[in-house]
Amino acid sequence: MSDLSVELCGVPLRGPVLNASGTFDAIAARRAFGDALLERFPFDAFVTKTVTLAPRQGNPPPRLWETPGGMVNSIGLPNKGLDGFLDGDLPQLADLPVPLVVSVMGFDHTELERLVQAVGGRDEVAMLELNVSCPNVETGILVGADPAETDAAVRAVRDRTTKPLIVKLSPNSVDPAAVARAAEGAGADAVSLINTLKGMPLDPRTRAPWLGGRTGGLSGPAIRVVALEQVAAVAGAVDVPIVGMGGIASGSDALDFLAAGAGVVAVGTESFRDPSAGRRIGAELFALGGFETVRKRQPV
Ligand code: RRO
Repeated sequence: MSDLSVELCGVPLRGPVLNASGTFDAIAARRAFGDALLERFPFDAFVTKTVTLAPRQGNPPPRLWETPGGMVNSIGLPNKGLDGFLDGDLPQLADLPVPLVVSVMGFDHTELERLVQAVGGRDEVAMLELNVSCPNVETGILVGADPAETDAAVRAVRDRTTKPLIVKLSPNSVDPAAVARAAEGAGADAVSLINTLKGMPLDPRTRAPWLGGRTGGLSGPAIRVVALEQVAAVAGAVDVPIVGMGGIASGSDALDFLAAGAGVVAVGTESFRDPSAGRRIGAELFALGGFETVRKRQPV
């Protein structure tokens, strides 16, 4: 039987379907589904919610808004902080049957260096993802909007770990391909895109911003064609592999991203509707049979 196995940055994966960071809580899912989750784990690698150096509460509610074909989140990076992650979450995530990718974000280079060094030093961690593209940070600083800032951030951490570094790009930038080139030039081993598109839903009763954080990030099928265009633009600009995402809800959607130049794909918003979506999408991709052709054209 042929299979969908791939390598991402030298790490063997049993298939090409990851989760988008922050869209699947594997620890809560293990509590809900028990060992059945491990036996039928929906993804071929697991990407954590972004970890920051200090613990964070996240943004005030409301944090979500539904749009036609999409969802806007203003979660605001709630997490236990580096120490809470290493002591509390990492031992549980190490039980997952797939390679672990830890997403990190620092508010300055010193924070990023500490995060990358500490997380990258753990044997349970296969790769790191640098999130330079969260739309919901109160400082408003978006490193991933700017090639020079991205270059500096990746250079600051590159020597702190020997593990592969994936840089998560922002769609809220004038030229994502230029940012991808900067990430590659500074030593990124892969890029992932897209994060969410900045948006601002209004409360229909008051016409004031609905979200507690005022603005948020749009995800879901509504952004798929934006993501495909950006993946294709980035694929034309860099040689490192691309983790493509943005509204993938079927095997056919996933195949579109591979055809646009992604080496592997990630499922995000669809997992809120169907927690086993990653597995279904992998099976649909396999049944479509186009994966081999696309893979030969765009090797990871
Ligand atoms: O936590 C969030 O609000 C969040 C993050 Br870190 C991100 O990278 N993208 C997003 O849509 N929301």
